[in-house]
Amino acid sequence: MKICLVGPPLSGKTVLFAALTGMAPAEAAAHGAEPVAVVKVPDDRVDRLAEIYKPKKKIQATIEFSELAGVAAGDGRKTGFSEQFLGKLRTVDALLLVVRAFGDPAVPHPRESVDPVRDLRDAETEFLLSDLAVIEKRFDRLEKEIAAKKSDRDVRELAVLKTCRAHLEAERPLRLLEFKPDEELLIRGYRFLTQKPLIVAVNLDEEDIRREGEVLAPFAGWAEQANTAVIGLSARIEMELRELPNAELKAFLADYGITRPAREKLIAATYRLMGLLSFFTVGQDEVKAWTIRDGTKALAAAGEIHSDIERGFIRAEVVPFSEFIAAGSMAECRTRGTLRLEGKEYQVQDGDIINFRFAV
Ligand SMILES: Nc1nc2c(ncn2[C@@H]2O[C@H](COP(=O)(O)OP(=O)(O)OP(=O)(O)O)[C@@H](O)[C@H]2O)c(=O)[nH]1
Ligand SMILES: [Mg+2]
Repeated sequence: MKICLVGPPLSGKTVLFAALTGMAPAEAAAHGAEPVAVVKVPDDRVDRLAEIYKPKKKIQATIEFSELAGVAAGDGRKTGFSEQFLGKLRTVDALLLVVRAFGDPAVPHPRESVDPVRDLRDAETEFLLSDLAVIEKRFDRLEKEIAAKKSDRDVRELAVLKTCRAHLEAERPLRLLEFKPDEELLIRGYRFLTQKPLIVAVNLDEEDIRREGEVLAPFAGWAEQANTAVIGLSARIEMELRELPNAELKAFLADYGITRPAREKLIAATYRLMGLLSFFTVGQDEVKAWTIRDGTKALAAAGEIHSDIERGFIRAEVVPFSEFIAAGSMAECRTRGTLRLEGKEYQVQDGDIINFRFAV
């Protein structure tokens, strides 16, 4: 899964990127305009399973973070994106928009005032206009194609695009629309920016961390939106706590009244917005977390591991993580009857420990 940090200049993207990935800001900057890093998803359950199995390898789920500079929102241009920038942004799965709420006279704001809501609105407008431009371009061609040779698929695509266009023209991002699966298929290829889950990171002043609720109040309209999350954090504090030994971390967080590092909040929000869940495979060789979309059936989950397992699928032996921990061993799960046999159609649940039986 790929998440891209975007936002106006000097909003703290690189500092936050460094805090999220553990890469020093200087190192990140040395990657040029587009640093990329793969981050392990913290999950206590994987740690517990690894303690029990003592495997040779412990493999956590990962998320790829990148940073793209280039959204200079609201400087009067209609769309501020270069084609190259857009092309890259369209390939990611979710957008992490960093807006600046910290003052700091040492870092002059590129615009005259600090106004994170304005910056969010402007960035959103840019995304909206870019999606509209994509639709306009396709619209004319589709209409011509339909006039020349009417195909059912084209007619349906045109209808969905019309809905999208009306929605965008009303200044509503596409992530607020719910598409039917067949509609989703028709427009998936466009990779609309406003259809991607949006996580807004409001980069607060260190002093404002304790009054986060107040500073975030104007964002309520976004926080309530579908497929959208708003998270208050201080990129600078997050950076500092990366460097702390574990023993000091708790006291440091308590000092600022922070319950959880923003990194964890961001990753949890991403999973939630993307509708992702984890299942586990366990053994002496390897304990591994797999990430799938909510609603995935056992057969497709098997395919995530290997196409042979999907092809030769016989059965899935499934036990929920909590039941396994309560029982203490697979043998005890069998005795208790909590280890179930499931077929291809079983819908995998978050925390399932699965052993796939297969033959090829
Ligand atoms: N006070 C304060 N300063 C910050 C914070 N986050 C970033 N800064 C400072 O703001 C400046 C810009 O930070 P960057 O992370 O480079 O911002 P950016 O969004 O990556 O900037 P561009 O890549 O140039 O668009 C740096 O001098 C940071 O030290 C913060 O949370 N608090
Ligand atoms: Mg940067």
